[in-house]
Amino acid sequence: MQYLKNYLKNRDPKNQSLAAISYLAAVDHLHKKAPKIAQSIVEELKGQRSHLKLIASENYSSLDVQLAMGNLLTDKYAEGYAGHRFYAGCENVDVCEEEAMHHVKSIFNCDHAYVQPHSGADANLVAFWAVIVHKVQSSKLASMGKKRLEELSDEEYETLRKHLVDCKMMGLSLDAGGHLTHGYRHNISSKMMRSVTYSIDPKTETLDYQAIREQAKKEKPTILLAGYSAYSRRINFAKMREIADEVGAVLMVDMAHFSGLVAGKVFQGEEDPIPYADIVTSTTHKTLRGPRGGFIMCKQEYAETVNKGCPLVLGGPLPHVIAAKAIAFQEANTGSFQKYAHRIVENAKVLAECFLKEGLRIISGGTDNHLMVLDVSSYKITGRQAEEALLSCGICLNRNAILNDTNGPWYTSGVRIGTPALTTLGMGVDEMKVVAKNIIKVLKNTKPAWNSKKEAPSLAKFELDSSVKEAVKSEVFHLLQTFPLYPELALE
Ligand code: DSN
Repeated sequence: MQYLKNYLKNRDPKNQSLAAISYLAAVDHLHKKAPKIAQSIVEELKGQRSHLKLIASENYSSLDVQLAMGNLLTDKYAEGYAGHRFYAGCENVDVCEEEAMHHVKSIFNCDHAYVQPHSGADANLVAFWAVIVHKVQSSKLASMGKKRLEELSDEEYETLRKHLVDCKMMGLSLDAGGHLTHGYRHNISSKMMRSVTYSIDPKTETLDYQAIREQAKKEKPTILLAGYSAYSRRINFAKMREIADEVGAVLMVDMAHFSGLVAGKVFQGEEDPIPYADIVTSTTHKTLRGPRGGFIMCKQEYAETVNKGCPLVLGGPLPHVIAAKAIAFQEANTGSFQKYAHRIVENAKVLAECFLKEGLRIISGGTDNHLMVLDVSSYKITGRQAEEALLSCGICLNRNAILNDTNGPWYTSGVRIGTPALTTLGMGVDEMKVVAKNIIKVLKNTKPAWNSKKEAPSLAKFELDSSVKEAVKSEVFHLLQTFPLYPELALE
């Protein structure tokens, strides 16, 4: 590999990018020691350049974000939190963590920020326990809750533990668009405490606040959890707050999917969770466009427990990722990010309008955010067949279960589509029309293949005419050429 040498030779020095030089130098250097790894990085870049990324939870982080992760900060243990560490020599990690927290507070105007979680799932675990511990501290077990854990007798500790697992959470069900960590049976969230789920109204396929209120009154959850992974509408957090207050629950919001839309001031007023929720969790890599990771914002009364996320859940912070988070938060704290966030939603709306014009069914009838879920059952194919047929044409999205899905969560009847990544590439309304036209073309022409025994239509295999495939691939190729990923990064 000699990507850097070629880059320096072929590019006018005025058009050379320091980020590209660093990136190519790293790949060339790694290739000498671990060719498979270097090749995988290059192949991933080529792969991401060869399809339209419509996975609603993915994005393209900046090269700056990526470069901030590749350095010796990874070698440092930094248990504790900024200014309060269990290891010596954490001053530089403190600077990174404080910088990241500073940007989070400035963007979201929150009381307290904790930027260590490695993922949204970790952030949720830390948040659940912070809420429960706080509840114990203000309950009849208060005297116990106030003691340091080491001071409790074994019997007291067991009483406390039983009390914790007896708490209840109430979140949106998976098939209505909720997340696995919101009480799904296969996730630890439904095992560490009792969990019940609310759903969407089967007719409107949107949240019915009155129904949630009634269910909450009956269930009396400790945590009322708002947030989603596959719901295409906005949430009114003022209404969720009212419900939480009526039943004495803590309002927790998981804004993993839409934190970029909050940062970008698309969701404001009652659609901004921070003023209403007690505790808010998020990932950093979806609409927010940072490195893979999570963070938490909370009211001051939860801060002490949240700051103990390590060792509660995390073995130790990842200082190199925290550095990259700081870069991403800095990027999100700008006017240009706000414009980007607005364009994500505008693009999603245009895509949805195109689908609706063609008679496709979108769950809830449209979108107000960055994503939508299409019901593909009218084409007599499964979500899996749609996903694979589209991928074979260079369009990458993921299958998604819909409410009461007769095909189950593996094959599904839906596909989820999101616009954050294509918007990062600079695509706009005109390009969305081309994308929609091609998705529709593929869906209309995809047929189930026969299963291996040739007895029944397969739920996974599909048939798609090669002329359709080639025509779509050619339009996809043209779009990707016009809106290249990392144009400054030439692989020659
Ligand atoms: N896996 C993410 C998504 O696709 O929505 C959520 O964690």
